[in-house]
Amino acid sequence: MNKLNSTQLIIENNIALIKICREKQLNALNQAVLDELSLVLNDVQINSSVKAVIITGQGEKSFVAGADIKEFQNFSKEEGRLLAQNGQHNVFDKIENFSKPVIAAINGYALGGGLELALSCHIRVASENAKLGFPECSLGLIPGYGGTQRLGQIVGKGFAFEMILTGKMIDVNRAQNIGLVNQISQLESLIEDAKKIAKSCIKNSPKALSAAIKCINKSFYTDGYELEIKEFSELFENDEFKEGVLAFLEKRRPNF
Ligand code: DAK
Repeated sequence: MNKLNSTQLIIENNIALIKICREKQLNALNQAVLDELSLVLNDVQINSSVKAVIITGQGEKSFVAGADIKEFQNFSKEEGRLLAQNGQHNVFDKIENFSKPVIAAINGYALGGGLELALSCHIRVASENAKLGFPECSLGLIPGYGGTQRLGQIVGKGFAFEMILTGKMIDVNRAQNIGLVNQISQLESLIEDAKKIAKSCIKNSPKALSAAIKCINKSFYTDGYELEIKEFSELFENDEFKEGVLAFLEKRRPNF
């Protein structure tokens, strides 16, 4: 595999730890991170010594604070559509359909695209300082990497409406109460706790794990993902999107 710049991969005791490494930008997902994640996932998928995967963010503040707002502000409708489609296919769907268990170790903010990344994992463990939310509507957008579909599948329609329509962040206790995270850990023991869950999974038959993942996913497949890509890309040509992003960059409230 090529040299990694924005991610890190450590394989130990049959567990692959993938870390997103843009700590100064709170690990915001830019194209380079998404491209590397896709390559690392391919590598880990065919590596027979790997039996489970953990995804986390660098540092103590953030898992992933969303897609990189500075990068996506100038995308056109067509770029938005293509990026949503490619991103869903190359990273988010790939994780959801991975044949080995994938655990998100949420070490702080999981916002927007970051929460979508966590939602595409099979199991979520979050540190006590974690904050989770979908601020997209405040930017004139909707979640574009499957969040409108997966959130409701995990927490139910009522909480999904609340989180996406208000855009408010929630803390880990609320996240656990609504089923958004499976377990809360102290920040210092987050990765160890994620590894314990991984170990519990990988003592089981790899073929059975792969079949279980396939079957559970099958029961939740909808064609809403295509609708999300369409609606998401249309919002890119909207004045409200331009105002939402400008307001973020100017550190003020948007005026819709
Ligand atoms: N993008 C780019 N830079 C970000 C960022 C982001 N999402 N989040 C944080 N940063 C940067 C900040 O700009 C700041 O950079 P400097 O000013 O130091 O250069 C640095 O990280 C530290 O952040 P703060 O100074 O803001 O730190 P605070 O502790 O004060 O606040 C915060 C932490 C997480 C509350 C705040 O940073 C924040 O609100 N961040 C933005 C959260 C957000 O709105 N995320 C985006 C959600 S929308 C797409 C598909 C999907 C999406 C987009 C496109 N396509 C298919 C094209 C998804 C969209 C989203 O995720």
